[in-house]
Amino acid sequence: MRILFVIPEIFGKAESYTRKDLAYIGFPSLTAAVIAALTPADIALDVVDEAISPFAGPENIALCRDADLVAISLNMTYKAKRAAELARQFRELGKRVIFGGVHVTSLYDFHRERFEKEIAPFADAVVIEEAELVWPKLIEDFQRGTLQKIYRSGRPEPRDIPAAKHGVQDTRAFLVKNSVQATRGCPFNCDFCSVTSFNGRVFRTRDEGAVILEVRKILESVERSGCRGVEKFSKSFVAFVDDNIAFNKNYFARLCLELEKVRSDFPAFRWGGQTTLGVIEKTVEIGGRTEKLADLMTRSGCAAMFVGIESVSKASLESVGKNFNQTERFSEQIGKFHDCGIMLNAGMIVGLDGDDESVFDGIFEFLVKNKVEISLINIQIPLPGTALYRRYKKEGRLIDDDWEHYDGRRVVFQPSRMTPERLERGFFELWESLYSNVSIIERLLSPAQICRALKSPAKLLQTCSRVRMNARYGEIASRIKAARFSGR
Ligand code: B12
Ligand code: SF4
Repeated sequence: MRILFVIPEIFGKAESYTRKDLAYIGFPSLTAAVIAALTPADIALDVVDEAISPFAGPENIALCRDADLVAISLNMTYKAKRAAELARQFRELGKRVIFGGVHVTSLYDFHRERFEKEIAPFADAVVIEEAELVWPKLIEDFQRGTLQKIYRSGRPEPRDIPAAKHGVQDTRAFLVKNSVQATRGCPFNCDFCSVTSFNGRVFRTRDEGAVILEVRKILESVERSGCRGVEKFSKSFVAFVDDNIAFNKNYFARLCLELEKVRSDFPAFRWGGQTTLGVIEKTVEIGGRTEKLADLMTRSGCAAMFVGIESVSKASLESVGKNFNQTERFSEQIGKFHDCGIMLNAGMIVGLDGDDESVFDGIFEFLVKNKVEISLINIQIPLPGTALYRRYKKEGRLIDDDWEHYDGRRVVFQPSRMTPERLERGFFELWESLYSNVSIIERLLSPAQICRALKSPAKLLQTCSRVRMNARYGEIASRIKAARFSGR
């Protein structure tokens, strides 16, 4: 038996990212590699991630011809239409189609009428929640001809989450080539975030030993490939896809200590993850000593962190239940990350209920003043399944129900303190000015930063690559802004 696992993506629209943009901005999704690890060894699983290779290509069509079953991952809401379109085409070819992922689960659990209209007609079976506990049973049912319509898996215990089968997907196109997951869930439940409703409030941690083994295997394969220099550094970078990797500080400290050992065996190893700013100030009792998480992160090879800062306004943070972010401590916390040599990618949101037109200048000044290296700025998205969506629906503030527009670059709700047009224009102007040459120089090339960069070839290379990355983000912002506003 052969299964084709497809991750849809949207391209070809003036306002969307191009394949090159995504490869630059993103890192590979781990979904296919985890599903592959859950698939019995005698079953072949081919993967097509449209972020790398569009389905229209001849090899992919051939893969589809050979498949007995097609599985489509629908994690991101904005891909819903593309996923349905692909499913329709597969079914026309006589294939049976399975859906799974965050968006599918959100619709099934919270917006059943849309599930019935948008998913059910295209799916022979649907996996609700995480797949670990039901995927082998689904395959067995398919082989016996007893496929059911809905498989609800519940949340697996950490021991049931397998090591991902790296290598099922060709990730060479991505700037960051390796993803690993150590934990699932987040207890914070911020109003706009779908993690808590999908992965749960209980923070589940995989055995550190198993996670480390997975990382070591990736690095051993880099060693075997014989690559060197910049290529070796690039291939030895691991992105943790965890939504809040440091939530349990004791677990995180143990993980860092193990990663430090990995680094001493593989000096090119570096890693990045996603966390909250406050982590950098925490300490932990471990091995009879008090350790700063900042030191553990530095020693373990942490090179970059995505931090959900979201807003510099207390009122706005409060409006989405994220007041554990302490605005008055932001500058100091960012400075501490920088002192550890950790580059920040700040997640910022515009259009929160406390935001008026001053939000754009406020965020710009904050990011420049604190020399934040990269920022992923988004317009707030009321994602299905979240408290934010339910509140806006109740208040009659959802103005666009086309899921394709729920990508963070469009306004799909009525903002509270400005017009949708003002919000969208302000967002694009902020995005573009943040990546203008002046801003890049101010954030990355101050005299002190240049002096530091000149101290070693590695630091110089790092600075050059950050500047290149910013310039690329600038091109993306300008292109999409021009596309959005042409003809207006
Ligand atoms: C990797 C990733 C990306 C990569 C994607 C690369 C790619 N090729 O697809 C990049 C960085 C590009 C990206 C971008 C964005 N992302 Co993203 N991303 C992730 C991330 C961090 C990891 C995904 C992953 O590997 N998870 C680990 C695997 C094991 O878990 P899983 O995918 O949930 O899979 C399990 C189940 O869902 C289920 N399952 C999933 N699919 C299927 C399919 C079948 C058939 C079956 C049976 C089961 C099944 O089984 C798996 C095992 O249990 C997730 C967060 C997360 N922790 O999941 C966000 C996440 C998917 N992203 C999200 C969002 C919102 C975005 C952006 C829109 C953010 C933005 N505003 O810019 C952008 C979109 C970019 C664009 N084109 O416009 C949201 C989606 C929520 C939603 N409802 O839309 C998530 C969930 C994060 C969050 N909670 O906010 N992202
Ligand atoms: S935004 Fe971050 S901190 Fe808040 S619930 Fe989501 S993952 Fe947790």
